[in-house]
Amino acid sequence: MKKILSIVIAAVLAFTMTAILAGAEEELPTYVLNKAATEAGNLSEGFSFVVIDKASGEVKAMEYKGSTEFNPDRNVWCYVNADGSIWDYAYCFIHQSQGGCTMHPANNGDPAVCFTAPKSGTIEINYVSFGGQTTRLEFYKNAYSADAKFDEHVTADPANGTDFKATVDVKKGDKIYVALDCMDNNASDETNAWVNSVVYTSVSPETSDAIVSVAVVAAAVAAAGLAIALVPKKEH
Ligand SMILES: [Ca+2]
Repeated sequence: MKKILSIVIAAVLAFTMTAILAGAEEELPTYVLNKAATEAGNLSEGFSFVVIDKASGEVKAMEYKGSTEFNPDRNVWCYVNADGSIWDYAYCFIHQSQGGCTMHPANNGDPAVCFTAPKSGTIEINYVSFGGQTTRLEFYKNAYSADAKFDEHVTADPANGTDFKATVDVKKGDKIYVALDCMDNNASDETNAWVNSVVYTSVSPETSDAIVSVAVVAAAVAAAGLAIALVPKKEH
């Protein structure tokens, strides 16, 4: 009887540990910003395009506009008013195509690629930036403020190459903005700059999952203790 109980207890503990370890080895997700899809007016999972009002910090969604008088025969995203008019943020757009990816800032607004974190953990933002333009890529978490800026990149040194990474810890639901600032003004500021992908280098267990795991272990330990207490002791 005691031997059977020991086997049952060992099996319960083994099952519990296996379940916990399986949760810890969750696959690290990757989110790719697809050029062809974006050029056709569609956004890839996790990404959106926005303009950040530099005076107020307000974040406004961009829409797919396609060709404009400023961008003939191109497929651009920009801020669009309800009446269809554009350029409240003059010449602020994002253009991604198989032939070349660019961003153009306004004097009063920054175009930004926004990534909304679906999980907590650490992410690596893989981006391209080159050109010798008078612009600066700025990386923000959740807000357009000096405190929220965690990285920046001045795109005036093509000799430094074109592929870069920025790393930041995120909580589920955090919004990361990769924004292009015009610096002094936005004259001739169309800049070759793009986010290729966001890759998780680690994923944190969800708080609720962690609590469940602890509860399962506690229950298993309690059951084991109860089972041992119930085993009749032999008289000597
Ligand atoms: Ca400039």
